[in-house]
Parts: sequence; C-alpha cells; structure tokens
Amino acid sequence: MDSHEPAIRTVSTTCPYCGVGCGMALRARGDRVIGVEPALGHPVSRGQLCAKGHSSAFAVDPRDRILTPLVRAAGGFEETSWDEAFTIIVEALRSARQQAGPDSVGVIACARATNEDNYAAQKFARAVLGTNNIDHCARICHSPSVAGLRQTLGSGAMTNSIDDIDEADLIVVFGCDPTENHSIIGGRIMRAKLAGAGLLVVDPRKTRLARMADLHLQLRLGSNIALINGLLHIIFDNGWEDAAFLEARVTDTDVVRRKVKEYPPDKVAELTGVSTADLVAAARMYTEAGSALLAYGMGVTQYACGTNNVIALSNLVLAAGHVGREGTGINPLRGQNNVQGACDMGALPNVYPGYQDVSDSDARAKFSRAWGAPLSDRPGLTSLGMMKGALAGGFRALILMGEDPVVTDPDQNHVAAALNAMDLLVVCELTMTETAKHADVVLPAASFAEKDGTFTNTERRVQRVRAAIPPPGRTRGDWQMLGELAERLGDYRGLRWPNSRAVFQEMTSLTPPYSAMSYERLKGPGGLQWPCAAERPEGTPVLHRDEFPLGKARMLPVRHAEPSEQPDDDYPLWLTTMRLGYHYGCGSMTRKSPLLERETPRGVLFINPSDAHSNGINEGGPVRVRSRRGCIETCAVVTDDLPEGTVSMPYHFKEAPSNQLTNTAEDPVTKMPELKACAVIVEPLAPGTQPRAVDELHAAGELYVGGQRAGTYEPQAVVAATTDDEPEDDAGS
Ligand SMILES: Nc1nc2c(c(=O)[nH]1)N[C@H]1C(S)=C(S)[C@@H](COP(=O)(O)OP(=O)(O)OC[C@H]3O[C@@H](n4cnc5c(=O)[nH]c(N)nc54)[C@H](O)[C@@H]3O)O[C@H]1N2
Ligand SMILES: Nc1nc2c(c(=O)[nH]1)N[C@H]1C(S)=C(S)[C@@H](COP(=O)(O)OP(=O)(O)OC[C@H]3O[C@@H](n4cnc5c(=O)[nH]c(N)nc54)[C@H](O)[C@@H]3O)O[C@H]1N2
Ligand code: SF4
Ligand SMILES: [Mo]
Repeated sequence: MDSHEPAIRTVSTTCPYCGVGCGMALRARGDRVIGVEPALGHPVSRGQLCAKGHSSAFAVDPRDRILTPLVRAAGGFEETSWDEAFTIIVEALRSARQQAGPDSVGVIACARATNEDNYAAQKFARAVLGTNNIDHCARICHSPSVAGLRQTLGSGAMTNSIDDIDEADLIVVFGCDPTENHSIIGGRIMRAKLAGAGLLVVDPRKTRLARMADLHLQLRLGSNIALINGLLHIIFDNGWEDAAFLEARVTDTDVVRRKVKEYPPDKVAELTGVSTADLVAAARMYTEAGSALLAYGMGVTQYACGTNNVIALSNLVLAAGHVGREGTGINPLRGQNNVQGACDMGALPNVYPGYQDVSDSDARAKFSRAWGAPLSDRPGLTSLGMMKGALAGGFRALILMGEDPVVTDPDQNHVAAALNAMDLLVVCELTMTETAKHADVVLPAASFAEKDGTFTNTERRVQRVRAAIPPPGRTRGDWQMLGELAERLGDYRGLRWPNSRAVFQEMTSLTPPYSAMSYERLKGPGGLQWPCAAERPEGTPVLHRDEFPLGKARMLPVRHAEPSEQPDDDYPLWLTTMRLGYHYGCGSMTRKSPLLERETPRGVLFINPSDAHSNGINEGGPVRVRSRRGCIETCAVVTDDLPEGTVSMPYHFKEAPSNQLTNTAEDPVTKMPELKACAVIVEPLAPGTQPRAVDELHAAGELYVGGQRAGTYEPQAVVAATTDDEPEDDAGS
C-alpha cells in the first residue's frame, strides 16, 4: 500500500435500504466510502447483508450526486449558492402563505432519512409553516396497518421481533415477498423452514417462499377479505378458535362470528380461486400451531380496501389467539429503512411524535409549549391530497425531502401535472431524480454515510447511523438545511440544534415510547426496541403480552370488495406491481451499482405462458402495456410465477415506470391508492423493436391520457371504495 494513502477507517452504522435494519460497517479512506462490511454479532443480520446492502458504497458515490444547490433557469438548472437558494424559497413560501394561508404549503418527509431529519421536518411544517400538511411514503405503504391495527389492537407496529422467526412452529407469509424485499428476513424464514418450521404462503404469485411452502394459497388478486372471512368461517364452525383467549382478551367477537357466516367455503372458493380443501387445511394448520408468526406486506395494504384487509387479518390472528407471545403475532414488515421511525416521529398529517393526536388539545398544548409556537388544530393533507390540491389550485408550495413521486406514486401523468401546477417545488435529493427535474430549487442532501442519527427498523429497533465521511461538495444534512430555512423564514431558532444528539434528546423528551433512549444507550450493536421508557428501559421485543394498548383487543367485521378497476374487453388483464430483490424504490440509489444493474438491467413485464401465447408474445420480446391512464413499452418475461389473466411489473424503472399505468382509486380511511390491481392491455411490438423509454413516448406525443394528450390532463374522479354497506355493523366506513 502507498504509505501516503490515508488509513482505512471502519465506521459502524445501519443499512440505508430496507426495514430489516441490518448492521454494517462502512470502510472509508479520506473522503470516500470504499467498501461495506457486514456487522458481526448483530441481532438481526448476524453477519450477513444482501446484495443491496453490500452495494451501498455505489449508492452514495459523489460522482453523479447533486453537490450544490440548483435553481431552475431557461433550458434547465443553474448552480447557485445556499444563500441565493434560501432567498428564493423564503420569498415563494411567504407569498404563498400570504395569498392562500398556511395550509397552502407543506412538507413531504423522507423515510430513507434519519429520525432526526424527520423530527425536524414535521416540526418545521407545524411550528414554522403553521400547518399539519406533513406526510411521507408510509401513506402508500403501511398507513392501513397504522390505521387498522390501531383500531383493533391499539398499535400499528410489528408485535414481534425478527428473532422470533426461530421460535415459530408455523410462519405465515401473507402478501409479502421477503426473499426479495426483506432479504435477510427471507433467508431466515428459509432456514427456519429447513429446520422444521411449517410455512404457509398466501400470494397470487408463486414467490420463492411459495415454492418451498407446505401450503400455498394462490388467491385471486384482491380477494384477501373473502379468503380470511372464509378461514374464520371454518374456524368458528369447527370450534377451532382459542375460546379462552377470546374470552379473556378480546371484545366484539360475536359481530364477526355473524359476519363470517356469510362466507361459506364454496362461496369463498369461488371468490378467491382457492379450493375448499386448501381453505380447510390452512385454517387447521394456523389454529393447530402452538406458535404462529404471521408477516404481511403490500399485498394486504395496497388496496382501496387496505385498512379493512388489515382488520380482517387482525380478526384471524385474534380468533386463533396468536398474539402476545414469542414466535406468535401479527407483523407488518415495514418497507423503508426508517419508515417506522418517520411514522414514530409524527411525519404524518394527524399525529405528533409518538402518535399523539393533533386534534387532542392537551397534546397540542404540550407541543406548542415545547416548541414555543402556536400550532394548527386542523389535520393536514396527505401526500396525494397535496397533489390533488395543487391541481385544484389551493395548494401552492411543497418542500419534498427525498422521495421520487413521479416514479413511485400512482398515475405518473397526474403526479407530474400536479408538481408542475405548484408555485414552488423544492426537492432535497442525492441525485437528479425524475421528480427533481420538476423542481424550482434542488437542495443537495447529505446521505446516510455522511451524517449522524438514528433509524428505526421494522421491529421497532432504534439503531445508530454514523458519519463515515464528511458531506461531499456543498451538501448538507436535511435537519441542518431546514434549521437555516426556519430561521430565515420565520426568525425561528427552534431547529438550530448543535448536533444530532441534541435533536434526539429533544425528541425523546416529547415521545413517550422513546423516552428512555439516548445516544449513549444506543451505542452497542442492535440499539433498543421501543417501547423503551422508565418502566422498561431495556426495550420491548414482544408487544401485548398481558394487555393491549386498547385494554382488550377488538374484532371488527369487514366485507369483501372487488378492486375498483376490473378487466374488461378494452383492458382484459389484471396488472399487479411488485419489487425485485436487486433494485430498490425509484432505483436512484441501486441503479448506480454495476452489480445490481447487471442482475436486473431494465423494466420487465412478467406474464403467464398461456397469456403470452394467446397475445402473440415471446420470451424477451418487446411489448406495449396500456391502461386507462398511460402507456409504457418494455420486455416480456414469460413465467408461471403469474397465474393466467394476471401480469406483473416492478416499479423501479424510470424508463418503463409501472406507475404510468396504476390507479389512484383510494382507501377511504387512509387514502392508500390501489397500487396492486388495475386493468391493462398488453400488445406485442414487432420483433426486434427496441422498447421506447417513457420520455420518448412523451416526445412522440403518444401518451394519451384520459382520452387527451399528456399535459392537458384532468385528474380522474376518485373512486371511493365501497367496502361496506352496513355502517352500523361494519368497520372502516
Ligand atoms: N429489493 C427491494 N426491497 C425492498 C423494496 C424495494 O423497492 N426493493 N422496497 C421496500 C419497501 S418501501 C416496502 S413497503 C417493502 C414491501 O415488501 P412487500 O410487501 O414484499 O412488497 P411487494 O413486492 O410490493 O408485494 C408483496 C406481494 O403482494 C402480493 N400480492 C398482490 N396482490 C395480493 C393480494 O390480493 N393478496 C395477497 N395475499 N398478496 C397479494 C404480490 O404478488 C407480492 O408478492 O419492501 C422493501 N424492500
Ligand atoms: N406501483 C407501485 N408503486 C409503489 C409501490 C408499489 O408496490 N407499486 N410501493 C410504494 C411504497 S410501499 C413506497 S414506500 C414508495 C417509495 O417511494 P419513494 O420514497 O419515492 O422511493 P425511494 O426510492 O425510496 O426514494 C427515496 C429517495 O430519497 C433519496 N434519499 C435517500 N436518503 C436521503 C436522505 O438522507 N435525505 C434526502 N433528502 N433524500 C434521501 C434517494 O436518493 C431517493 O431518490 O413507493 C411506492 N410506490
Ligand atoms: S436486507 Fe435490507 S437492511 Fe439488510 S442488507 Fe438487505 S437492504 Fe439492507
Ligand atoms: Mo414502502
């Protein structure tokens, strides 16, 4: 080694991708991250990382990062100073607020950034802008879990720890694909199965775990409630429920017993496509297991009946008495590295940190006192509400911290039109994303490798993030930029903390489940799991052992509802969207890695052999996929992972973005859009044709939207899901 080269440092931190929260160390030399090592002795990852974690150094490489503030100028962007960028933002925010009031502006926070950043983002919206217009990607992810489990159990978080996989007699994987999306958890489930645990998978696709499961219920897209009510019917009919548990710990069981009578096995087999024999086998398997760990994901939440789907699952878990013990519970696998934390921090329009309601006057008084600012009692707009508000004219200015809604929100043409309609769009980003291209001002953000803070993983585990290198160029941490903006905009110094430790201290003093945490106590590998308060300073691996936050848990009756859009003569196939193991979200970080890009180089459409045959589509052949909202071109992969009549696409690829096609029909409770089902038509392109990127389709004027050319887009009416017609009896209305 060249003796003039600076020594290699190794800095312990947490993976910046998914909610598993694997422990890693960054290897840095000088001002560059040069490699990644798995953390040994980490309670979750136990010395392992998936390919994304291992590729983190590529994701933050300063080449092709945004290194200086940018401002829109004729024909593109111009570099500018922080001073000039802040001046433009302050002027535009002031004028929007003067003309249209504080609720005409808002912030979208970032589930990839730290707790400290997210705490600052919601404090900025509330104390500085004077609005509860603060939201983030949990809206289109697990907001139905937060809303649903809050009604039935009193808490929307995972009830168990990842370690409990090793304790479970039976693992139920319901509408999630952990080997791809929570890879280290997926690997642990595979090993638990090989060591003798039972495995039940409920998914319309043959996922990798489905192929090794004892039983795979390959239900029809969007038929979760019918399936679960059917299982409950069988359970109650046979007396397989845990009567003692129901008696001691659950209320309102009778209404559900009555409701599920409407779901006899024959009818459910027809609604779901699952045989009555398999329904009975699954009901028996789940109720007979001594301990049963249920994990679920986007196949449950991303429906217009998402909240009711979660409630249905919760009913099933309660009926079997499968919650509140090691290896036994209901576990929403949270997606982003810090989406649990961004929710805990109150980056949501209806709650302060720690889920304290903005409509509760005591909570409002507490935060108003602590922050030294008057606070609004009006619940804010959701992220998609801000988009709609922009198109309607009432919403004027948005600060968007690290999300790429042009690629990741449903109905891309709708999103782009909304962003263009705003007076001011500020995007804080690492790279020039599709969304940043619409910005008026782009602020260069420091990445996880360049800042201190904490992430909260899917099992409520709060872990340290540590800077391995200084922020490159003129990049800054998110809370630091918001701090200066607060001072310039409102002469407010409440976001001028000296360091991230001070942000964390202020947050824990106001957030009861985090109250016994400190950087000192989070020092070791694995951090601490909330609730972590004076009476339980060591943290809490398993929730609801003796009592639910509601006291007794509640069962709520829910009814089956079909997805809002059905295949018809014009659009004869179902499209569902999903993820691939080697790419992440909008792809802005993973697609910088040559290894990950080699594995999955471009957008794809997965299609069943029989559908491929009847539509004249060959393996690898170019295809065009159209829905009522948009159109993309891509290549086909012919596979029996998909059932007949259903095609699927990942959403990571900006050149073939599946969100051109998806539907904004939403869950009435949480505004979750129906990302998992819409109707499309797939047409083969002439053999040898190169699929065109969506930009080329735009340029060629080929994107017809709602019968009009793109750009003159009228948002479609929101189709409110009619999940129930007996409001006195049913939940979620
Ligand atoms: N590699 C990678 N990992 C990721 C991400 C990524 O982008 N890439 N993103 C992260 C994020 S933000 C999240 S939220 C998680 C999401 O992780 P998952 O929840 O696993 O997400 P998906 O792959 O979108 O969908 C899961 C499954 O739902 C199934 N499904 C569709 N419709 C239904 C239905 O009606 N019923 C049932 N039972 N199943 C259905 C699909 O076939 C699919 O297998 O992953 C995280 N991890
Ligand atoms: N069709 C379809 N669409 C979907 C889904 C689906 O299943 N199907 N899933 C949905 C789900 S569950 C989710 S969670 C969303 C995710 O949607 P997004 O949140 O838009 O996705 P990400 O790719 O994680 O984008 C995060 C961005 O933050 C930036 N970033 C990373 N770290 C930092 C930081 O510290 N500070 C700042 N300022 N920026 C940072 C990254 O560069 C990246 O561009 O996608 C949703 N969209
Ligand atoms: S499983 Fe998730 S947290 Fe672990 S290394 Fe992979 S992306 Fe990172
Ligand atoms: Mo997510």
